[in-house]
Amino acid sequence: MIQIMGAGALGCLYGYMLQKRYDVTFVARGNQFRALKRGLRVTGLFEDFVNVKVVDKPYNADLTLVTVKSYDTYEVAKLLSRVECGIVVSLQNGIGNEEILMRFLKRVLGGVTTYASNLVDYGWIEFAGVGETFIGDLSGEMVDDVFEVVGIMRECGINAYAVDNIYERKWIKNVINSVVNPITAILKVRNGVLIEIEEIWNLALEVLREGEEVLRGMGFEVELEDTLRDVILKTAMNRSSMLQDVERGKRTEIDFINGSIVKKAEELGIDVPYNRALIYIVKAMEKTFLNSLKP
Ligand code: KPL
Repeated sequence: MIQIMGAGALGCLYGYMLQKRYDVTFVARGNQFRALKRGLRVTGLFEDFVNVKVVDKPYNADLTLVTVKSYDTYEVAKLLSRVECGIVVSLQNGIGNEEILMRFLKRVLGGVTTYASNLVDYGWIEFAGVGETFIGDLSGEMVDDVFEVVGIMRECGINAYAVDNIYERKWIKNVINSVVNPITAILKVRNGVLIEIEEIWNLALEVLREGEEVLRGMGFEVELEDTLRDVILKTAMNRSSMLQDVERGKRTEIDFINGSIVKKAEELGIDVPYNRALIYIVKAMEKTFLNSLKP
């Protein structure tokens, strides 16, 4: 049995693809739990409606995909440690999730995905972009679990690859997210707008350069402008996960994305003022929203 721990936009997309050949259970809460009991609607690249299995707490499984928000990872890791959750793969944004999971669980793998999905409403996702999924052990060792997970995903039509450098890939994805996510969330635009408006693109490049400098400080020789452009083009119609959070008045993952860059930059003695400014603005937005709800 495959368990999807966190039935948000991405979790639902993976669960939807995997349930074609496997027994999949979604672990969800609140409105999403109630909506999924009635079924999962998929629009966008596919039009479908499927009945899904949904529960409100984790059970024993052979494979558990962790797709909760990074700030929930610690609680989720504790819950998962009370069951037999099999191989655990984090497909989350941000840095540090695998390390948290590994404190409580044994067979943890890292994952990076560029598949794009939007939560249109509870129980309803928009499949917004076919991407790639990279799976690896944080140590870089090509352990059997990596091939097993990749095999399962490929059987279900997911473009999945086993890699020996998932840590570096997670950091590269994180730098891309550090550019796309806060800027789209602040300006409330779809990803594609970042390359359509000159001033936004110039800002994006400033943020990117800081991330590249940090990556180089970590020993990763990177040049990411083409990668950034490519991700934006492939997900042009997508609303970034941070924009979706802001639109719902939810907490964002800014601490795990830009926050991890600032932390690493401090360790390396690098100044990253654009990243720090984006954190101030996004946090201010989170607080302004919460305050605006008060009478
Ligand atoms: O990972 C993403 C996100 O929104 O969190 C990207 C790749 C930017 C797609 O929107």
